Amino acid sequence: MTELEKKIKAKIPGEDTGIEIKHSLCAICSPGHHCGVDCYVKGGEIIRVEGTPEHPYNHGRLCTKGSALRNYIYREDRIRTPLRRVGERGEGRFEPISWDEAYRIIAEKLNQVKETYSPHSVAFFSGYCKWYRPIFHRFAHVFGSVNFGTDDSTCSASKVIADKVTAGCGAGPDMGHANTFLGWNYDGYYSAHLSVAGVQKLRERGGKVIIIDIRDTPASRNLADIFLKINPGTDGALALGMAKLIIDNGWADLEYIEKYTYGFDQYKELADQYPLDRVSKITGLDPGLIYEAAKLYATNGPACTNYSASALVHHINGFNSHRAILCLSALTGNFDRAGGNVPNPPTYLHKPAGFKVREHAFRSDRYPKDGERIGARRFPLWNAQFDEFQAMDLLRQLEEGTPYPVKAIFAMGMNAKMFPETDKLLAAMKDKLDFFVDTDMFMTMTAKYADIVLPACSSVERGELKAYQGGYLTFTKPVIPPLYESKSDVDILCGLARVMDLDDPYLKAGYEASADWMIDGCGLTVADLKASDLPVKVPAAKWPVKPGNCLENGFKTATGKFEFYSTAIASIDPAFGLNPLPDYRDSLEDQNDPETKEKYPFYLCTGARLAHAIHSRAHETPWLRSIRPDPTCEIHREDARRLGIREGDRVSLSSPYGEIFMKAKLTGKTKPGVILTLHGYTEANVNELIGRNHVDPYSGFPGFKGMRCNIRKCQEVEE
Ligand SMILES: Nc1nc2c(c(=O)[nH]1)N[C@H]1C(S)=C(S)[C@@H](COP(=O)(O)OP(=O)(O)OC[C@H]3O[C@@H](n4cnc5c(=O)[nH]c(N)nc54)[C@H](O)[C@@H]3O)O[C@H]1N2
Ligand SMILES: Nc1nc2c(c(=O)[nH]1)N[C@H]1C(S)=C(S)[C@@H](COP(=O)(O)OP(=O)(O)OC[C@H]3O[C@@H](n4cnc5c(=O)[nH]c(N)nc54)[C@H](O)[C@@H]3O)O[C@H]1N2
Ligand SMILES: [Mo]
Repeated sequence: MTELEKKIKAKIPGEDTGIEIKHSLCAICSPGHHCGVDCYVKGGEIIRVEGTPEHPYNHGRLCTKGSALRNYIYREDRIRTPLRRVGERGEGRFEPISWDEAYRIIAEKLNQVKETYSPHSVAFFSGYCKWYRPIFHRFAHVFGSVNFGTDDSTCSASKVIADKVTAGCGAGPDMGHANTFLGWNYDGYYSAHLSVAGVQKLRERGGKVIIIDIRDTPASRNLADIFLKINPGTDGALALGMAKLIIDNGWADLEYIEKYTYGFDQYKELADQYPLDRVSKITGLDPGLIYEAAKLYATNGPACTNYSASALVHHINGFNSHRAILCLSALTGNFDRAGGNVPNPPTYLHKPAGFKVREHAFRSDRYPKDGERIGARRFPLWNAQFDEFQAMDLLRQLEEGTPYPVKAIFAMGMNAKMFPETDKLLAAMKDKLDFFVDTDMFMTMTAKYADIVLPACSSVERGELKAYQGGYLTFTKPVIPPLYESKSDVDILCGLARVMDLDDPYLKAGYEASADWMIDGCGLTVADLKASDLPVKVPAAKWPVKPGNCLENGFKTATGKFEFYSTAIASIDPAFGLNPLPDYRDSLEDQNDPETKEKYPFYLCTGARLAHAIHSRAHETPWLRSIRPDPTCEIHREDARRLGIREGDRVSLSSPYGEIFMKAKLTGKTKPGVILTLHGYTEANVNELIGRNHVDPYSGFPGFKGMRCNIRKCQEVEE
């Protein structure tokens, strides 16, 4: 081998090797965690991916998923051209068509539904991807439909609304100034790996850490001074019990309560119903340990809390459990104080970066004059507080056609496996829709139901606007051109806006012009951003965000205070039975009849994160799949022994709604009686087991992490 060949084999960049490093970002996971990547490109192909050392967010670090980025981009199942369905819906038989033809058909069909029914009969839906949302959201409204919905119907929005109706806004942990970190549902090693460094630093300074989880995790093992291994779904009771201890022992910050809060007396009355022995029974926790945790949190301040985007609110009692936990921070005077939780309004696409852009105005200033969103009647609090339809009512509305029929869905990255009773949703889409478009990178099970499928490109094949904490903004440049005939989602939308001649100069002018409008006022233009390969510090940014704004200027609630008793919830029709106080209910309340209890004795928790998996998108990525080749469910060793289940045995997992088959993985990390499994597998989709009406009435969120199930070993030739 020559020296040059050796260098090429080692993928060393340089003029002689023809290998060039180009910067981009990895968008496999949440928008809050898009790491900067160095793509090593040779001859138009990405041959290696590393974290960008000088990137202000990840500083060169990359997780398992990001390390598989190249494998993800070059997946075999990438959609290559626009497609028109030629088989039955769901069958997956398509013929390639041109972009012009695809746009023409989409324009014609969407306009047909609009004229025959109403613009609201066209629902616009986005799966987990966020980057194109301002454009997509505006597109829906300019088209005339109020129905723009996303995976927010199951992710973080419940927490966002709970924060809003309690404190007027959300608030992040000010780890740098805290003495105690309350890691409620905190499993950073798996779900937000770059956040772990902050907790480690706090410990190095002598700070204390409490972790509350239903299973042993890297966080409970490596970080916790106190670990509360709680019964799933009982967090609300624990929070109220802690509140009672804090009040009874004189640890509450009475001055703060007096000055800045509303409804303390009612809250105290509620907390009084949760004495230690009762709470210990509900949560399965040692009373002494609960006492220690409450004392440490309340007396070793300032103390900050981690609020999870999903784990807690994926219970039918989750909305109020989150509020009960949030109330602890006001009770102890930690809300909006240094070292506590500091309001950090998102700058762009959920990411707080210390400056303002006009994202919200761009999304919503063309909101149609009239029209009732999907889910508006069933989830009035959601409807009053969030600017999307609640997609957990889509199945019902498709089936029943009330208050009006939904006849077309224009989707980007729609994954029906995200929804409870997936099979029913797909059947309803098959039977009831006149027209369905899906845009995705990959040929998914859901895309197979579409009449037109459009190929989207990945983050490294497009340019995108992105804000980062620390006051940064970037507009990435494509590292390689879009593969095959794929396009970026925003180019698809803006192209379609032109073909449909939508009445909107921004959409017609394209993504960069729209982005320029959104960032106007922050001191930089898209052209400025594109001149740099890395995120640029925004002149207008104020970072870190300073505490005290709510305390000085009032909370953004009706009373101007932190509301233990939520006036926004009180204003909802009492017929819905929503409690303005953060009360606790059993998370299996709707499944506790003796027959269901006997038939389905296990507690099913689905989708607790794992480092190498994310929803449906990692399971089909070969490098990531190789880490966990078979869909598995975790069962406690004692339960397994009792049921004669061994490691690797094929098991049936069932609920009143369905049955799936997986391999058993024996564990000692959970409590007996709990079954853990991931969601998103096509061949073992656990959302077939979750009932569509098993939802939190406040938010509409499904009880993904709290559902009854049964497990048994399969006989040889079953299925
Ligand atoms: N049982 C259970 N269900 C859950 C959860 C759980 O914990 N348990 N979690 C819920 C939560 S929190 C969330 S966020 C949702 C996740 O919601 P999903 O929408 O199910 O997430 P994904 O499967 O990651 O992504 C959806 C689709 O986007 C496609 N995609 C990827 N990149 C692009 C792109 O650039 N453009 C386009 N057009 N498409 C792209 C992917 O190929 C995939 O088909 O699932 C929810 N469902
Ligand atoms: N690797 C990876 N990272 C991800 C994702 C992913 O799929 N994979 N998804 C992203 C998305 S969309 C989201 S919404 C966030 C979610 O991020 P988080 O909200 O942090 O969600 P999880 O990691 O599922 O949950 C955190 C912990 O809560 C525990 N838990 C489950 N049920 C209960 C309960 O009833 N009580 C208590 N106290 N603990 C419980 C779980 O065991 C887990 O260890 O993560 C994001 N990051
Ligand atoms: Mo999520």
